[in-house]
Amino acid sequence: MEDLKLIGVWYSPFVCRVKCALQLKGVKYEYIEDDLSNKSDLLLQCNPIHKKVPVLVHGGKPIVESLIILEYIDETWPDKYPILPKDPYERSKGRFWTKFMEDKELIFWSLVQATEETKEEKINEIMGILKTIEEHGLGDKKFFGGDDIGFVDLAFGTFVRWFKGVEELKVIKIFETCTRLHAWFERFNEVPVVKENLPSVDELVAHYKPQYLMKYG
Ligand SMILES: N[C@@H](CCC(=O)N[C@@H](CS)C(=O)NCC(=O)O)C(=O)O
Repeated sequence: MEDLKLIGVWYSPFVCRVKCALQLKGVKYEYIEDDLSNKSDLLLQCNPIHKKVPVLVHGGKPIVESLIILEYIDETWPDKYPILPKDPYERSKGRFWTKFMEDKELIFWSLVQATEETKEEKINEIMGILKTIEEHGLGDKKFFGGDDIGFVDLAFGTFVRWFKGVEELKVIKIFETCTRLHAWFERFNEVPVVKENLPSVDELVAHYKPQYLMKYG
């Protein structure tokens, strides 16, 4: 086995992206579950700047930031399952959409704090972003990457699984109304690697609900 370790927590979408990518490549690694309320020395040494998971440690060298880790994995094991498209133009489009999603991420999570008065405005804003991704990013493709899942699917699919948890907590349904994205998400959920590496919405809600209730009642 390669000297490859992944430091993570099971309930992180960012960590799950990396788990999926490693499995798609068929690369064996040691998984180390950290405790974010009492971070390990290993995590602090490997990611002294952000102190966040995931960290991939390859031959003793740490790589941080989930999307950068996905690119590293793709470049290090290029002969197996391609995660980013081979074509530079297609690759640039993949990078554009993941950046677009990262830039909008906080708008989605801010729904957690929305009150009855601010909720509708937030929902409309999120709907607008989803429609943009649906129309210009996914279009009529099966997956963002084409016929199989790739970079954007891993980034957005993990994100949506967690957002479904937010929808449960707020007792709303936004995502379902975007029919093409919804159908894509159903397909994404059926991919074996996704089934094996992502926690269910129920598990996520059970994990986050106590913190949510404590903060927002
Ligand atoms: N942009 C980072 C985000 C990583 C991140 O936010 N990880 C969270 C867990 S979901 C974390 O480690 N939080 C610890 C902290 O904020 O102290 C990535 O893509 O890897």
